[in-house]
Amino acid sequence: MMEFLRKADPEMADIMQKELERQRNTLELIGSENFTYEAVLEAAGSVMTNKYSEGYPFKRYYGGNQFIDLSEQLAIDRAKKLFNAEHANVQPHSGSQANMAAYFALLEPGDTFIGMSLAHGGHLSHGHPVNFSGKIYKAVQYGVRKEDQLIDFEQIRKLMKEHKAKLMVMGATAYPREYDFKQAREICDEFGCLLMADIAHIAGLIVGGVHQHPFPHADVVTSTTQKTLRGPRGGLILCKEEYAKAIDRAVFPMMQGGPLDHIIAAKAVCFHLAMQPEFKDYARQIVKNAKAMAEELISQGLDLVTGGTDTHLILADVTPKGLTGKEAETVLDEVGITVNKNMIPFDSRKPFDPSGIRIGTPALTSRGMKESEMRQIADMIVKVLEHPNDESIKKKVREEVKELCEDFPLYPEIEYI
Ligand code: DSN
Repeated sequence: MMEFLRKADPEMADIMQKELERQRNTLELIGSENFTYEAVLEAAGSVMTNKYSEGYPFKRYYGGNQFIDLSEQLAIDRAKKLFNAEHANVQPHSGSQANMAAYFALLEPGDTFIGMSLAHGGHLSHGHPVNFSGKIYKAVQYGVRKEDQLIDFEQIRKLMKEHKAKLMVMGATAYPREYDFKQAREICDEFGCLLMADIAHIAGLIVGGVHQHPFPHADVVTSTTQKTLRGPRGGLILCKEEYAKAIDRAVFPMMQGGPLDHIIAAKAVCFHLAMQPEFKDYARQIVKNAKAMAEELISQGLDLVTGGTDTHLILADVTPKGLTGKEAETVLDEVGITVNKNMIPFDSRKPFDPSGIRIGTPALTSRGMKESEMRQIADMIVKVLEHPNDESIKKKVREEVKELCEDFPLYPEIEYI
C-alpha cells in the first residue's frame, strides 16, 4: 500500500509511517479517539474524494452524482435505522459543525440557549465565550453539583426559570456518567424549550445498547462518528421529521459547501458495522474496561470525578500525587501512555495546566484489550505518576507498554512502506 504516495511525496510518506508506528507502539487512552476499521480507512481514502455534490441525494447542483447519491442515501438510511431516527443529515464535517447547524436551524442570533460549561465537562460549542456558540447566542451555562459531581438538574431548572432558554443542550466531553435525557426532557417541557442531545462521545454506547437513548426525548441529536462509534472523523445530525428541512438547510447552503463524499461513504460503512451483533459486545467491553481501570486507579489512591465511571472515560484528579494534569500528561507520554490533561469540576487550576487527566478506553478496546490489561495499565499509570523522575521505573513501564502493544497488534495487515 501507499506506493504512489511514497514515490510522489516521500517526506509526507515518512511522517505518515511514523504516525502509524506511534499508534502501534503506544497505549492510546484519549477518550475521544479510537482506531477505526480497515474498511473505513479504505472508504475514506477512496475516489469518492474527487466529486462535488452540493445539495442532497437526487437534488444536486452538479452532474455525475448518480453513485454519490447512492452512497449518501445509503449512509442516511443506515444512520436512521441505527439510531432509530426520523431524519438524518450525514454531511457535517465535524461535531462542532453539527452543533453549529443545529443552532442555525433552531435558534436566531441573540437567542438564549443553555449548555454545560466546558470547565465542568461540556464542550466549547456548548456556549463557551471564545466559541461561535457563545458569541452568536446568549449562552447560559450549567454544571455539576459540588457534592457528587453529577449534573445539577436543580441548577438547570433555576437557570431556565431565570433565562427562559429556547434550547437545552445535554451532552459533554468529560462527564463519566450516563445522561438522564428523560429528566432533561421533563424540564424542557416545563419551560417550553427544545432539547438537543450531543452524543458525540457516547454514540457507540447508545447504539450498543449500553446507555439511555436520546430519542424520543430529544428533538435533535448531534454526534461525531470517530469516537465510541469507531467510524471516520466526521459529524452527524439526527432529528424528528418536523426539524428535517430546517436542519438540512442549515447544513447546506447555510453553513457548508460541498460535502466530503469519501467521508460520507466511510460513515455508511461504520453505520453498517455498528449494526452487527458483535458491536454490542464491543460497546459493553468499552465500559467494562473503563470500570476495571477506574477500580484499580481508586484502589491505588487516585481521586476520580464522581468516584468512578459508567461510560468509556475516567476523569482523575492527579494533584494528590503531587503533579498537575499537564505534568501527568507529559510524563505518561514519555513512557508511551497517551492521555490528555483535563479540567476537573471546580478546578482551582487553569485549562492549560489543570488538575486532572482524562482517560478513555475505546481505542484499546478496539485493539482487543480487556479488564486484566486495563488493571495492568492502571498500575503502570500510578507507578509513573508516583515516580515521575525515576528513570529505571519509567524504563520498565516503557518495556511493559511495548510488550502489551506487541500482544495486541494494530492493523497487522497494513504495510504502509
Ligand atoms: N475535543 C474533543 C474531545 O476530546 O472530547 C471533543 O470535540
